Amino acid sequence: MSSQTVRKSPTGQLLKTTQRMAAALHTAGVARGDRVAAQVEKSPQAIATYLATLQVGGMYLPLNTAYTDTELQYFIDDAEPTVMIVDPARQAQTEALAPEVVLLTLGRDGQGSLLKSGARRTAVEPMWGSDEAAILYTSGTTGRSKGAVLTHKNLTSNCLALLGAWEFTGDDRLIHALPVFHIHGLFVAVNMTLVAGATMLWMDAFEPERVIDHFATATVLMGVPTFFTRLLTSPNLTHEVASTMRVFVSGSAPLLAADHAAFTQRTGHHILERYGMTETGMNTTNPYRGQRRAGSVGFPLAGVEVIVAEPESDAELPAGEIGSIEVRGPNVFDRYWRNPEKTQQEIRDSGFFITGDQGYFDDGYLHISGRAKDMIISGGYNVYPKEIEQLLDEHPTVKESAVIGVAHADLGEAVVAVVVLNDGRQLDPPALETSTGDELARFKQPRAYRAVDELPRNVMGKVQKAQLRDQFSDLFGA
Ligand code: MCA
Ligand code: AMP
Repeated sequence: MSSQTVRKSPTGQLLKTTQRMAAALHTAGVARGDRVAAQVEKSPQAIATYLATLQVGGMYLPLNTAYTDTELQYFIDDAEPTVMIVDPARQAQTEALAPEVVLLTLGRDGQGSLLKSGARRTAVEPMWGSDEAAILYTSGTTGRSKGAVLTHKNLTSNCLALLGAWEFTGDDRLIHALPVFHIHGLFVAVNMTLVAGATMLWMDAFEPERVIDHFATATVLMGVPTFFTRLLTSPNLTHEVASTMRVFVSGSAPLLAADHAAFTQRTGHHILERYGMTETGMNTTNPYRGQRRAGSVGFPLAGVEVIVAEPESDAELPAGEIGSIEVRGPNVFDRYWRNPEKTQQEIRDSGFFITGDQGYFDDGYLHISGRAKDMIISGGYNVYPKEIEQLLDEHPTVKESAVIGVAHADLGEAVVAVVVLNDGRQLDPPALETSTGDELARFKQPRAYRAVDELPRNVMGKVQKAQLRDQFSDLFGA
């Protein structure tokens, strides 16, 4: 899947490509506030689909290339895009899913209908900070995905705060090996590079040895913890190869303190860990200058307020006490798409957004100690157990199920399904896999299945997932 090319993206060419796409989107009828959904392979042209959408005043909706048709159908029905951009190979099947939507195609090398016409549109739709720029879906704890509506102010304020915090400039050369359908690869990595006028060393996928080869000409790597875990397995990761790098940034999932220490020992660099969310972009970061503490996600970014509060109210707790992490600032999203109830539940009247993460402050540094939301982070991708449990529970052999995240050396957490079988039934993992295969993206599918006689429950009848996580903690020997 990964190509061997590393490209520097010349701005003039990117601008022309964006203007050609903007012409195609305009012709397709995209107007202010319309959604443009893109499920395209990683390529420099994929970045132009985002920029062209903003140019014509649309809302960009990037979609994971791993999503199945069932998953896509939900996003199409919920977001009602005016235009959908897909790989030419997926044209026919997407047409069947979205007959009302104008379908345009874009392949990895720029082929397809989106760039077919040479016409360019130079007009830029004027937008205010409060205008909508994007919708990114975050799977919901009830199994139903919610679209977080992000404004232009959300994107610009976060980008500027990060440029300052990490002293990122036009001289930087970023190794870009992340997918471009999430905040991390798109709004952190790409926005920062474009706004600073920096350079990207573009990789279609993460390959540890090629990333190490690029250290010689790069200055920054941004990655999820799995990147660092995998880099550490290479004998080629040394002080010498990393000596010209400026900073290594990790986020999207907790970085193991042991990996932080091992990376320092192997390269002399202290990984800079930061904390973000789809609804907020980046919230906190360890300092660029100053002590980067392993196990901590650092200080609030400029302009961002972060408190640790009592879950029942937004009463702030003293340092050291664990509570609900809440965030207020120009980075906090506008609302959940067509879901005012959820918006009201998660954004307090005071403007603080309840992240669903739990943590505490120590010496001004924020530590994330757990999650109130039932969510697994596997290799930096979020997986919501409810979505998988609902499918497993429909299987004739299964009475009920609980899906948990179990420590995994490579992925951080791996998805495990614990099932109670119907009387007289045997555990049959391949059959369960087949039944969920058409519905769930591969990264959400359980890496292991275990049968138990009954699920542990508290007096309220709630399944005690912590107990199951303990019971299966050494399933992957991590
Ligand atoms: C791929 N597979 C996975 C994952 N990725 N399974 C579980 N968890 C995963 N994360 C499966 C594939 O379906 C395939 O299954 C097999 O593993 C190998 O696939 P391959 O494509 O070779 O995977 P890989 O290249 O090894 O990918 C691992 C990866 C990738 C590099 C860690 O998952 C990745 O790029 N993750 C980053 C995600 C990210 O950007 N997160 C940011 C979102 P099979 O062989 O069975 O078919 S969070 C965010 O934006 C917030 C705001 C933030 O704070 O940043
Ligand atoms: P997303 O749905 O992709 O926005 O995922 C955001 C979630 O990822 C946060 O709410 C955290 O639970 C988690 N996360 C992001 N960065 C970190 C980090 N550095 N350490 C621990 N958890 C993190």
